[in-house]
Amino acid sequence: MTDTANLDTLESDVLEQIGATTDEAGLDAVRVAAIGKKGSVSLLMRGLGKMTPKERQVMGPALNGLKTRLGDAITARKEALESAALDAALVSERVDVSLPVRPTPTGSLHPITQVMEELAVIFADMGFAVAEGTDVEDDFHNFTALNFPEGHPARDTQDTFFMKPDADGNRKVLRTHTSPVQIRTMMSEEPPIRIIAPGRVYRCDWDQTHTPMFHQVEGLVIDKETHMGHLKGTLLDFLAAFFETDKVEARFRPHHFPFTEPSAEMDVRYERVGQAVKVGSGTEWMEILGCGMVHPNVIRNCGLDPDVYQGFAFGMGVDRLAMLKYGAPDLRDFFNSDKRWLAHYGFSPLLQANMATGLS
Ligand code: 2U9
Repeated sequence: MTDTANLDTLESDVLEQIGATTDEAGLDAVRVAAIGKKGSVSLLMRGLGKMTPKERQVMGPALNGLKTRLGDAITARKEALESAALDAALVSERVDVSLPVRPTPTGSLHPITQVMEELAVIFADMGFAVAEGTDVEDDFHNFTALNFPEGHPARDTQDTFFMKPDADGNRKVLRTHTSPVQIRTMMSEEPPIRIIAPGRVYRCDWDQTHTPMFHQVEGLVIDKETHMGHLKGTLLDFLAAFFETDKVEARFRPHHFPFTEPSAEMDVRYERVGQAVKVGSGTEWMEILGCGMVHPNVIRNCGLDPDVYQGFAFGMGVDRLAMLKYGAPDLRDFFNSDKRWLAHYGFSPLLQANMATGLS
């Protein structure tokens, strides 16, 4: 073809085809057929070599111009199709902002975590700091420093989990109480000491109210001239805050622990109302915690003079407190990781944050 008139016809045909396309695939087919490698315009360009120089002088620029104009028209059509597709999508895919949001699954705090936090907040208000330690302890910090005599039943493998002996034959233990934390604090810090030690503890036990791992919060105060009145006042204030009542009534029953003298267990007055437990009224007594004045041997074992420093200590099972306050009947359910149980007995982390910061 050496006639530019035919090129005009070809141009208007292709432009018409471009204008008639309704999607990108159709437009691309027109592009390939016109200016693709084997397209009609490209084939004509290949013929330039066989033309006379005069013909080439006319047809060369004409074909180049045609190719450029068709390319531009294809680009313009592509943009128009894309913008039309976007407009259509904006109309058909409109977001209804008035629709209620789909609920997203949220986690909840385990009742033990909740009670641990409650205890930390209550004792922080009374000036207690939180101290922590490791789950694996040595015999000295778990037993000896706490005035456990050799041959005490707690030192037996029936009650305590022992680790494999080390090179010297010493066997570490999974701590049976958080008391080693207080021992380490007494050995490293100057009194006055006022701490609580929350954490996991381990004993060989397994039934409806005992699991081989459970949680304790223990407390320790060491100062000059500390006496039973301080112990009683602190624990009564704690009970009132924990059970959220001013009416709480407690009694102390004499007991024995190797690490305190005198020692006592503290009971609260309560009654059952259906499944729940109401503290402060009724005729029944329920054991809540153990306590006592720190034994002079323990104070001495930590390098302090018992004639100068005295103290009181207490310990409570967090899991039992959680069962009591929030009414879960079987302790073993606490550790089954059943999401339905957690959804029922768990606590909102947002409410928790409010409680811990005092904001509401
Ligand atoms: C030091 C000195 C004394 C911690 C205490 C108790 C009483 C107690 C039990 C409650 C239920 C453990 O979880 S439980 O089985 N604990 O009765 N604990 S006084 O006394 C200490 C601790 C550390 C240096």
